[in-house]
Amino acid sequence: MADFNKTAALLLSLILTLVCFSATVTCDQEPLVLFYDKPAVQWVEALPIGNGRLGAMVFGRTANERIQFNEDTFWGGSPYNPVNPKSLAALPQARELVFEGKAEQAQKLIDEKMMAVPPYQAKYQPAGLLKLSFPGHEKATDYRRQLDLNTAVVTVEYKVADVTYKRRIFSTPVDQVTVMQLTADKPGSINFSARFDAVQKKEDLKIEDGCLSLEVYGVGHNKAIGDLRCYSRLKVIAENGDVKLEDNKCTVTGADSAVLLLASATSYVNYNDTSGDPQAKVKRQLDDVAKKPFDGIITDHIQAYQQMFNRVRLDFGTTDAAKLPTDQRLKNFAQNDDPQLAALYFQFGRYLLISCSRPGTQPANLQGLWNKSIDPPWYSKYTVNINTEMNYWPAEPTNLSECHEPLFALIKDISETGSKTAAVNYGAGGWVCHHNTDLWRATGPIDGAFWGFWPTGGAWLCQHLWYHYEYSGDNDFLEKAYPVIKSAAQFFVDTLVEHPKYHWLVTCPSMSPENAMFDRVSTCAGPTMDMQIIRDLFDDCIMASEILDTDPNFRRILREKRDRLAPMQIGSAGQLQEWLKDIDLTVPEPQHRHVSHLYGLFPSSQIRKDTPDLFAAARKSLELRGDGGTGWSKGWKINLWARLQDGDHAYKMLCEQLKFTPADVTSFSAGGGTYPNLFDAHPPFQIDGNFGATSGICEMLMQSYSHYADKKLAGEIYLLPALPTAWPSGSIEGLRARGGFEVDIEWKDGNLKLVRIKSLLGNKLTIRYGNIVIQTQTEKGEVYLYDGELKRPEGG
Ligand code: FUC
Repeated sequence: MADFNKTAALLLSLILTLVCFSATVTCDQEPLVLFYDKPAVQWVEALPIGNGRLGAMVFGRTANERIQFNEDTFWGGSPYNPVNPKSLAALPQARELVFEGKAEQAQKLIDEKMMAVPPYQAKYQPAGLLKLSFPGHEKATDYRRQLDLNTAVVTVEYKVADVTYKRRIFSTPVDQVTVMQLTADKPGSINFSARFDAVQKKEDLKIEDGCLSLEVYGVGHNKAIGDLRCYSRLKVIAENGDVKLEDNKCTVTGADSAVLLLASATSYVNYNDTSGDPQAKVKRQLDDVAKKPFDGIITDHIQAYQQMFNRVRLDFGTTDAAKLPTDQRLKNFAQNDDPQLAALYFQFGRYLLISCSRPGTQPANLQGLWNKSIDPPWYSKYTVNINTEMNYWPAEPTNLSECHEPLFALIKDISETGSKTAAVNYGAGGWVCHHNTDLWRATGPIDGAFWGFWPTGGAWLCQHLWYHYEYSGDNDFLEKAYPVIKSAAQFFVDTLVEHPKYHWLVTCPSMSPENAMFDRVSTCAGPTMDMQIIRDLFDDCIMASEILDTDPNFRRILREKRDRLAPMQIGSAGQLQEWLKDIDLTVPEPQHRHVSHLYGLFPSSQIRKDTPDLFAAARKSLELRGDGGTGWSKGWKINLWARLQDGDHAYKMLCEQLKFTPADVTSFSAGGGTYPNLFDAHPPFQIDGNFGATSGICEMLMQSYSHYADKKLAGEIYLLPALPTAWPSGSIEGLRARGGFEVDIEWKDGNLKLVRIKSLLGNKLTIRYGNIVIQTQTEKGEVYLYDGELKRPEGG
């Protein structure tokens, strides 16, 4: 210990230097493209584009191009609040049954009396299809299609006879349209026709104002038509040549080039109001953008995108493997040395977040923004017992804080709707959300008691409000978020009950998400995850109220209750118990995909190296769970192994995540992986695994925590906590850390070479690398550079 302190002190005096802001870690940017030598046949081979609100999947077919598109407020159903007035009367009996050990009867009672009315939610809908037909393009050569992550533009290029054709397509957040430009290297070669199609009924195809238009209605449960309509228009502008609009088709002949402008909007205003005028919106958007030259549209788009995307650069080095088409690289990943694919996949996650979640849009749902079906898997909702949260794990650390905003807006909405559910269903104050929500911000328990009767979804989401504060130190934000956090805490102040046997405070009834304790029964009291989430929620609320200097009495109540919550327990196999009782080894699915009780290790920080018993127990639980699971389950496990500081196991999980999943595999039982277009395969496609793995790669390279003292946050940064042997040298620039820091790291031969940390808030900082600890008080705006002989100590 003495030696260690001496080393740390020496390092501190030798290497802590204040440098000017221009000092940078050098990092060569590798080409960040997904590319293919064939058009997409299936949807999960097509390439996604999006501007947060509008999304599209580009197939890149030569003769019959297909653009399937979405608008993020287009859902089935209508405003509703599915409270259940019968629930409250059944609550005492349900609790009693659980406490008497009659979980099966409790679950049955909940199914009969306590579920939401109706017990399902709305479905996210596809907006339409744009079909382009290019006569004579069946036999193309020199084909290539690509998605360039540096520009957020998809390009399709090929030759027919001696003409080279090129398409560029993107969804721009600046002009709020999807744009396609068609060019050829010989004048007069652009000949095509365009028409709309939809999976819904198609009577609503028209020609209006010199545009093609399409109107579709959202479909709900049992095919019921909902309130929302989605209206789309296509405007075609050709250079020279002829443009003809007839039979709901636009035909262009002999043009030098053409620009297609696609706009969509719905009648959604907010979760209570569907009186919007999509026609007027779409007309205005198209009128405005049609005045702009194509070069201006694409330049503005790229600039807006790069302003966010370029904040983080990652380099693991490149091998010849990077020369192959992306689907080939994916197939080879586990056997081949292809570190750049991991970097590409990381940046693809950031690309997807920028493309499906921007300020003012809806948050990323189960499929982000991209959905082709009126009946998508799990309705493409917001599943909040892991999936929605996972979508946002990379938002703060990978420097895309504003992408987090749509989630904050959703949390505010469900704090309103959820207060009705709390009052009517539980007779409680505050607000509650169970395991799903939708566009209408429904918060009741759905799908059946086994999956849905879990009252801690809203409390988990509230963590994200606190995370944003930890990274930004934004007191104005905290002031607005505090009432939402406080009200979430209030619900548990009102509903936690004392367990008659253990005398701890517990949730009841609840469950450990979707995991059966025995034969299709999940209903229980005080599962470990609930206790961890509520502990975090109460702590956040206590800290926030201190920072904002408010509510001392409520703070006292929270402290008392927090100290009486059921603690984390270590079971007979040395594992972290998932339930109050030590039953982990006897449950029907000991390797269940949900690893709920490990929430305490990640995303929470209740289990750390300095809680060694729990740390070892969490490791044991993860070992018992195994390395299988769905896409998101594998994504979560990358983060968990990184938190356990086992880089090679985290890397093994990344290989699991990147297991090639053929496009036609949609069965759950196939296990998680990655589709040819790099979309996460649950299977079927579900976007959470993409975001989970992006966060996981970040956690392998840097982890950060915050501590609170004297009304201020202090940051703690672990450098290269889980660097795998597969990435001996590399660099990352622009990560964000808790406590308000921006971090660049460079490493070589497995050892740290250079760290550059910019202090954004002037908070205290602890830096850890292996056994080395450096503590310092930073100054706001200053850059700290640590270099020299920073070697990982033996056993560190
Ligand atoms: C939960 C998970 C499933 C899936 C669905 C959306 O039910 O258990 O694996 O992710 O949500």
